[in-house]
Amino acid sequence: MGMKERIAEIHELVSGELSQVDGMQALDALRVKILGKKGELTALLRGMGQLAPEERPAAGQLINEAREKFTAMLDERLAAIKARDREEALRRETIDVTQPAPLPPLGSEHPMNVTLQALVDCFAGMGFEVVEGPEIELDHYNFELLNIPKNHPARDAQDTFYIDDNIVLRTHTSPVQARTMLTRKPPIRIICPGRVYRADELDATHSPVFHQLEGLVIDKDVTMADLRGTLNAFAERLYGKGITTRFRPSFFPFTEPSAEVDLTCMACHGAGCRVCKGTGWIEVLGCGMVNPKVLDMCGIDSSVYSGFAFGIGLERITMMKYGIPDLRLLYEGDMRFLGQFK
Ligand code: 2NM
Repeated sequence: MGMKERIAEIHELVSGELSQVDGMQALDALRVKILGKKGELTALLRGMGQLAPEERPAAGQLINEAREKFTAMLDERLAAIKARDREEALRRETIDVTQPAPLPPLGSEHPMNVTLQALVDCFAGMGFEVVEGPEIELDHYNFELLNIPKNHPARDAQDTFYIDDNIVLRTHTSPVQARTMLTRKPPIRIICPGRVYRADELDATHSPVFHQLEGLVIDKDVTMADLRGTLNAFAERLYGKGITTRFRPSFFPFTEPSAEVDLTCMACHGAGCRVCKGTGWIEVLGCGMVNPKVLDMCGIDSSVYSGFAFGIGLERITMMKYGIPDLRLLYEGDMRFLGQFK
């Protein structure tokens, strides 16, 4: 077979295979098969040794022309494949900038805040105003003005975090109420929610930091009936019709008389169940008529004015409401716990 025929054959081969080639890899393989060290055209070049010397220049020229031709054919196909791949990539990687971004995960209100907000709404509806004060408090406001003198058992170093002889972490929010009595004139109708501190070991029902909401009403002719009516309204508004209060005599230095208050058990509506240990009642708060000594120490004339006060622990009623078995769950910020209050 002559050189021309052989080159024509290889041309046929290149054309035929080029039409099948569908990507860069296949194209590279074809380039090697034709133009590579062991390629078809390279073999032709090697075979030139068998030609007569006078035939060699013409044959060499034919082979070089063929090499240029095939290179051009391969390059043309390469450009087409590259262009097609780029088109495809552009189409695939297109970003629709008008698409809305994925929403960040939605949080939920902490159960303690749900309780706090419900209480604030309830008392705000009865005309109470929210007042806050410092968590680091003078002994004078936390104890003295509330009729808890030095050496009173309630001040035991066991219970109180002392910063120094005169400064404590407040053990209740009553000092906020003492401060309010000192700086305002009656009528006073306030609630004081906030963090309070006691030197307790952390366990399922105790924490060295917890939350209280205390209320105070001072005016002329405020009586125990006003206290009872206010707390009954609170019980019904928060827990529903048929929930009422039971007052049991108690003692606090800052109130006289004092009472501990039970609410009808919300689980059994008073019938008696596991939640209320069969009594039908659940202890929820302490209260009383503000001790005249406290009124006078706080600059309010106890011969003209009287008042009532109450204090509610927020953790306990939150745990009751949701059936939370361990206080610590309220402080740990575990998303698996918090996600259940959405
Ligand atoms: C309670 C129980 C009874 C109370 C008293 C006062 C103040 F400042 F007016 F004297 N604030 N809060 C009080 C009374 C708090 O918590 C169980």
